[in-house]
Amino acid sequence: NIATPLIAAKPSWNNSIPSSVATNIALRSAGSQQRLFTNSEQKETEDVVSFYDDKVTQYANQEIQTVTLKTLLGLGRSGSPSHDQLQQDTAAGDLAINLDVARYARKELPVRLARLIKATQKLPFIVGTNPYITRVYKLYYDSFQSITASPEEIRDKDDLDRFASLLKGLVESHADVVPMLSQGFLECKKYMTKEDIKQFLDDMIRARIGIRLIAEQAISLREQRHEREVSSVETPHDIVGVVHTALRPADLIRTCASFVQELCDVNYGSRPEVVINGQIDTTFTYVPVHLEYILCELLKNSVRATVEHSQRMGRSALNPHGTGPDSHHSPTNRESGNSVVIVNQDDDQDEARRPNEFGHPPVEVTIAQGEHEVTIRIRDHGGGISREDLDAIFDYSFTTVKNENDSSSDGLSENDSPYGVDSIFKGVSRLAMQTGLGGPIAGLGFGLPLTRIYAQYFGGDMQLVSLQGYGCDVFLKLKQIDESLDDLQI
Ligand code: ADP
Ligand code: K
Ligand code: MG
Repeated sequence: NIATPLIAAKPSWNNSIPSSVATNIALRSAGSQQRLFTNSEQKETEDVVSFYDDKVTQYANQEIQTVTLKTLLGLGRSGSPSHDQLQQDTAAGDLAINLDVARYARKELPVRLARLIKATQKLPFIVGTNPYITRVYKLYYDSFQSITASPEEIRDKDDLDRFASLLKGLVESHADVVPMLSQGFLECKKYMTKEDIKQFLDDMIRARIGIRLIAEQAISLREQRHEREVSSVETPHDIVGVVHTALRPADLIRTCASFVQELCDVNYGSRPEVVINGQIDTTFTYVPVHLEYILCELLKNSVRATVEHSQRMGRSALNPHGTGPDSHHSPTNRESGNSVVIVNQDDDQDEARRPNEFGHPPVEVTIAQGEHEVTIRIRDHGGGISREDLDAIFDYSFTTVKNENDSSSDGLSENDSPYGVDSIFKGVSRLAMQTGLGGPIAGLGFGLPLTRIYAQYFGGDMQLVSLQGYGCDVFLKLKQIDESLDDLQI
């Protein structure tokens, strides 16, 4: 009875209702059949709706205008008569680039958002009534409306400020889209094939990465320009919007490792060490937020596997004060208390591989700088992955975190909400891990599929090799993106 539509029986689930109304219907349709609107409200609703829906259709029918990374970096401004002058005058150059990117964003983002809205409308009706999916739909709908309602012309700094702050609000409001989608499709897995879900999410997430890159580039170019104008301090020129031309993976790995170790502590009461070695002085051109996301997800997987494997093997000393098996051992190259260690090539590598005071072997992150690519290998001794699971780990929502109260196949069950109150009582269950302090360490099941999409986005790749019973190696290959600025279409 959940499927009984409250709106006209159209093939697509909410072709002609505004998002806020759709949310209401979808949220309430699960258990109740009551009428939600009076006739006059209904009429008003329909008018508003068809206006916006026509607009969405009109935008969605336009072609996507891809942009090269070079253009987004403002390096493609040749041919303009003032080009030379721009080169000399940094302030004018900054402004011109910022204007270019913002104008492109103002024109292009509604088209891309409209296409996402249309794609979501084409999902089976019952999937569209899922509260998570409805929320995502509403976010895209509202974003589409606020951008198309903003002034079309972007002429000066004031316009840029206004537009950048609009975009900033939108980007922030979209922060939880992927967990929401993941949860939504998990609850709908009996209404769509695995392949269809994967295809939809892959497309959606790829589109989303493009949208975010364009929006964030417009925002951060504006911020960097603004900073240069108001402060006499020179901001580094190796950061152009969201791209860093001298990114040091070792530094980023260290930051991510500390963050993930803290999460690990919160969830398990202990943490493995993270050892960074290989060509630690490597620098390259990349989008730091992408790499940060990838590294955090992969490190979360590795520390979780390590700690749980230790527990299974009975070698974990759950004692934060270090009375575990190796507590008396004080390695020469490590400062005590420091749990992210950078190891130089001439340091003792074996020394760095010893288990820490909790009995956990370290997670080892190795950096290699090739001619055209940077490879990062993340190696853990967390027991690897069983043969049955190996085929599924790249599926969205697949996780080995146990949900003690798994009723997800029932569709719209309130108990499924990762934000539900009852999760507090479940100990280290799937839900507790999701709601745990500092964000989820695992349990949503989209770390691996998403990480691979990010890695492949600029022509890189990611592979996981499981040595069952022993551990995993993940190979992350990232292209030097500055070699293909002209080819990379966003
Ligand atoms: P999640 O971490 O939320 O479970 P992921 O997509 O990141 O989702 O991973 C899916 C599953 O793959 C995990 O639940 C785990 O069983 C397995 N996995 C991933 N990385 C590792 C690893 N390094 N060692 C062992 N198992 C892993
Ligand atoms: K997964
Ligand atoms: Mg994960």
